[in-house]
Amino acid sequence: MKLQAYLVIVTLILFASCKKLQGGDITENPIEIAFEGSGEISLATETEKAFGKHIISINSKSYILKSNHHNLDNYVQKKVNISGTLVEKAPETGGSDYIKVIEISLLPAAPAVPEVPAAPAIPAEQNAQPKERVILDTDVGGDVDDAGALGMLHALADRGEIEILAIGVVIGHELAVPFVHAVNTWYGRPDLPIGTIKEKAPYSRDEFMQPIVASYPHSLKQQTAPEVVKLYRKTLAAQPDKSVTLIAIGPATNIYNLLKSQPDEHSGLNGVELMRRKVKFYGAGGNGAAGLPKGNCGFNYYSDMYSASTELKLLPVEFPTVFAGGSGLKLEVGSALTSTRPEHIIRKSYESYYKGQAKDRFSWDQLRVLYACRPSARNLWETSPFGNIFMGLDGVITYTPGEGNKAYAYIKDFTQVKNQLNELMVYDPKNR
Ligand SMILES: [Ca+2]
Repeated sequence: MKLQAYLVIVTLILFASCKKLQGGDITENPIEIAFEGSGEISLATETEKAFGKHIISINSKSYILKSNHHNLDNYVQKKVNISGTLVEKAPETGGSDYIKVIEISLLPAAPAVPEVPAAPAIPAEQNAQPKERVILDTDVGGDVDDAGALGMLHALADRGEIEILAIGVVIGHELAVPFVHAVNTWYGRPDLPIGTIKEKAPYSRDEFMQPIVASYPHSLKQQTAPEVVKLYRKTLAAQPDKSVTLIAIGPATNIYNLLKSQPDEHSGLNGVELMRRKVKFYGAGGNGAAGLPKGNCGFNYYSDMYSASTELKLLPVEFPTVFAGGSGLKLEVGSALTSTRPEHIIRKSYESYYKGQAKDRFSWDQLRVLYACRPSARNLWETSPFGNIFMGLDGVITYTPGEGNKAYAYIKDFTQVKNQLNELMVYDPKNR
């Protein structure tokens, strides 16, 4: 991608040059710019031959080539990398750009058989499908799987599979909002709305955020971020009916507060009715201990059992609620981040969490994100029939088949799911 960056720079310089040269003297003093690029060399057409015998096509643009150092005939119909000087609007080519080639090298031909087997196919980009419109609610800071989930969210957005509407913080730590803003900024989305719980957060912890917040650009603070339920209400109200995918990867506190919210300037509906109207799918944050169909609830629900228990009672049945994180204890991811560039922000987060090399960690939150955001991947899970799920204040969570629109899902194809998590987590926005 060095080449792409280079071409962007060249383009910018050309743009600046053109601005400077407005006035008609463009062929008097041709601009010379260092140039590097790759493409296939072909012979010039009869018309072009007056100015040069060889042409190279780079990124859909053709350039005349000249060289005092190399016999370009040896490279016709071959893919090459060239470096030299781009001469802009030169008199000797009738005002066309051309490249003075200084170095030229053949690019290796594509091997007939790949040396490394192709990665298992990721389901095709969902461009033909409407994008999932996603709100993510996170307790980032406690465990590093939230960081992995945030990275995945941006990768899915860059692939065109989802649109990120808003991210909400449900943890009380003052670095959580700055961390999310640093991640959003690194992935090129500094303006994405971030809301935060302002009082009575279920807990506060930082196991990895401080070094990231200290060294990656961001501007939003806990104090300057909007209150999260207000942000959710505003965001939901602005969306088409039955269109929003809501994902909780932390305690249920924010979603409970949303459910019990009252009409405001954003919507005349209370929280239950607003969710009933706008939500299409809810990826719930419970079942981290893999207790379903009956057992202990897991950390998220345990951190605020009242909100969890009440959320389950209040959730409308018009949209499915699915607990897809339960296999997180059996599937660990994170070590694949060692293949990314050192400054990859999710790699840095895992390194910070492990105080050294990025290692594998349970994948609860990444599973919730993948299941919710990529409907085509849901067949990699075994999803229970829809029924009811409730929780007592003793932390025991129970599924009953029959009436209701809640289900739990455990992975049935670990290899495929792991591949998809890894691919999305190691994604680098530099390659978009
Ligand atoms: Ca979490």
